[in-house]
Amino acid sequence: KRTLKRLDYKPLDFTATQVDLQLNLDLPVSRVQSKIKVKRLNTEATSFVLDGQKLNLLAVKINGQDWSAYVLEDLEGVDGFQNLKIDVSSLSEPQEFTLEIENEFNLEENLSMSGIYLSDKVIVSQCEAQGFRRITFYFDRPDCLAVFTTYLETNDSYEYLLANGNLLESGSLNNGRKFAKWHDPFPKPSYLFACVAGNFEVLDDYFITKSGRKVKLRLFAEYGRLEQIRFAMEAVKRAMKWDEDRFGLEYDLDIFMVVGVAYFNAGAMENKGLNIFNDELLVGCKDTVTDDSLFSIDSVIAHEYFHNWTGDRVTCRDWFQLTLKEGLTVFRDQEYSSDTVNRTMKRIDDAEEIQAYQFNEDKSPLSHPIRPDEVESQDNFYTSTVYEKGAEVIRLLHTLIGEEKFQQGMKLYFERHDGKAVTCEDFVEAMADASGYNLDHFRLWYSQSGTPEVKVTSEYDPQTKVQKVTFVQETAPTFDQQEKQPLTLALKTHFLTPEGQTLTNLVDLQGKAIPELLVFETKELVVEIANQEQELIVVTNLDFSSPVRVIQQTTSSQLATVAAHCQNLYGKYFALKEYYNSIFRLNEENFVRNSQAQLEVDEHFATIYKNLFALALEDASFTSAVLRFHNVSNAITSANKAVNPLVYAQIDKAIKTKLYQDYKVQLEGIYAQLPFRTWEYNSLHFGERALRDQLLSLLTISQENQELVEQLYTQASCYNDKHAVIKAIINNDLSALDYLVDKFALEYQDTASCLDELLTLRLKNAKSVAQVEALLANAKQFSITKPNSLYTLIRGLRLNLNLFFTKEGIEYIKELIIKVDKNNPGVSPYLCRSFANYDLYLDPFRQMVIDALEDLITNHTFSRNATEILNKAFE
Ligand code: DPP
Ligand code: ZN
Repeated sequence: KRTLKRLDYKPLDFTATQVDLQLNLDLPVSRVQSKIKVKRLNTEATSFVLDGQKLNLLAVKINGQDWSAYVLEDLEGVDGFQNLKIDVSSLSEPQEFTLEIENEFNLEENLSMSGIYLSDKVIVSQCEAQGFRRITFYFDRPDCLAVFTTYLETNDSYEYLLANGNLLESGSLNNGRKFAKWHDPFPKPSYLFACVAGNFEVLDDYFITKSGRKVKLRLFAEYGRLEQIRFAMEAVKRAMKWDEDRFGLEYDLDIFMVVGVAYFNAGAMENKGLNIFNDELLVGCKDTVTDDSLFSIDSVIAHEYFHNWTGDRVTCRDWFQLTLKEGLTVFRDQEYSSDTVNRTMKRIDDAEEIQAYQFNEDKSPLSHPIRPDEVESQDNFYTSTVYEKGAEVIRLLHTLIGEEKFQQGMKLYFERHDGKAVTCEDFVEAMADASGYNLDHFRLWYSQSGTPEVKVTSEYDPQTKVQKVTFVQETAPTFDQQEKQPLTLALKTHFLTPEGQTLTNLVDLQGKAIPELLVFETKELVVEIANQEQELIVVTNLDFSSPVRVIQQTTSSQLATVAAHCQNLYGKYFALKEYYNSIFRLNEENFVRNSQAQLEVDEHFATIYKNLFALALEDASFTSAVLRFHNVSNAITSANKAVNPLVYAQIDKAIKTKLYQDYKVQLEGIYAQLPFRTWEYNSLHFGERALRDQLLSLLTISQENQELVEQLYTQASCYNDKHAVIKAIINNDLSALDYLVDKFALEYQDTASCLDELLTLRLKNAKSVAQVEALLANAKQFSITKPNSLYTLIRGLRLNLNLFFTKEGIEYIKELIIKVDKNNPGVSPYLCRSFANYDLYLDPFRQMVIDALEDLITNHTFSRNATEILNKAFE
């Protein structure tokens, strides 16, 4: 075990200020010459260590002279980490000197998608968090900021040679080779270094910044995809404009480039001036991807672009501070999407996401604060807690101090820290200083893990006409941390009469107005509402104003009232969801005894769904989102207790079948009225298409209405509708319509993301491992070394509860982890994580997962990344 601790941070003794990198990118082996201006920061120090990984060192020079006072140490383990310790005690002027390193690395054998590697025929880099050490020996940590000049040389089969910054020169050499030289004037850490050599389809455009500078924009994608990167280009321009308008932040180089590649572990990477994307998040238009994917393309383009300031100009001092850039940048991309598409629906989606993933991470052995204290491998910091909960903490801060003060805080943050590598503490301090708000207690959000539970209770006294509402917060001990304290909370709260009227102007016993936003940092908050003729319904944490779980005894009748009348859509949505979850609790026992049991519902079922469908055409986005949470994974993750996943799947199916049977005519009516509009990227159109998709699945659940499916394939004006067709066919087993699935496969045979979506659906419904293997063998886009293929596979298997929880299913996933980890420890932890949530399940399901973990740990060796996840999960 090699535990890294946040508090062990030590500043560098020596740092790099300037790097001249010469990369001869050749296959199988590439050669690197790196000339580093080194500066001594600690006058006592006489040596320093550079990081490497799987490198072949050829020469070390200092101030132009061969240097032999070094030790190259191969650290043990499958990962191939190396330390190069250089002794400069004999140097007469050690305060500043030039260090030259020459080394090679095997480009062709690098299947890790980290460092410089091959994506099909494209040579591409990925350095966050620690990929640069796979290129050359360096101070591979984010607090070493240097100005990079990058010279790339390749054979002349590569049309484009790209790196960070502005292009200085490029051309052909006389020996069938070519070169390009790039210079990035902004000091940056090595994780933001990037280079690309390849042949692409290119889309050019420009953007005029608010100060009038013309910035060249260039998008690069696979040949034949020109039409499919126009959407992303619009997103780039929208994001640039938005960041100027809302945050006053302007782009700073002459050119901004985005490159999409097929083999990429993560979604995308914010390298200075040269963002590199998993092409699934760059390439797509209405004819090739779903609306959801377009929405993701838009927000990820924005996210990476926004990093230019929150990440690149001001970066992290060490990786424990990752949320400094990620939490903040996710918050910024959420705001961008909210401002440009639909604020309420975005809030609902984000709240759903955090409740489904992050809350479970908090409950699992992988729990950690948004700013973790310990880690074995820095690659494992890229979690829902650091990103999504981190963004919620920033949002809470924003809610507390307001937009104006928040923007003043951002300004001060940049004034103080531009060009530096800083900590979360520095950020909060800038916010506190600029706003004048005391954030001392707020800071606990950075160090405390776990999801606070807020219990809401209410007592009404008809004599005094006073309603006493008590909010008690408590965070249960987590795997990583026993002691918990109350946190700063802001709960947006509405009070509704039993008839559903939202009351404003409520006062307490002193006659003081009760604010909509209840802010407290104590364990308990008591609100006493005076002068009430009847007891009010409390609806709290509206808009997910704090990342907490609300525990409240709400009756079905109250949920029905909120669902029908709450003026806040978020409140409505979660009342409906709570009601849906309550149906599972009501039916669990019956279905355990008899999987064909008759579904029981209470008397509010009819009203709730009748009202919902009555408004369907008025707010299609909302209705489709409500129908979307009707799925078993959602029911399992929001049950807040261990469940039998297979029983849950049966109940989910029974609920949908009942909805269909009871509301058949109404649903068919809505479906028929949904218009086919000329495609546009806006919330109204999204909502209508999403509703059509949801309804089609519901209308065909009992094998009826198959003609609607055929009709839709013919009428479809975009991919979203076609995807709805294959989804209904495969999920509802409409085998008479299989010919449409074949048609789809043929139509999209050249688009891997479409074939992957088809594969996911098929995997989700596969009956055996043999069938899974046959599906993979026939999927021509599938490759075991391609991250997107692996994500598709694991997504499909995770959704396939009936197969996942069989002996052969679990065995199959185990084998997969072992195989994948050997090549690509960037992807294997993701597979391992599906084993960490066993507490969601009752035995024997829980035990099956634990046994699998035990076998993996005891009988196999893994990369640092995977080992950490598996060990923690098993602890
Ligand atoms: N830094 C990337 C992002 O989240 C992840 N590799 O944007
Ligand atoms: Zn990011």
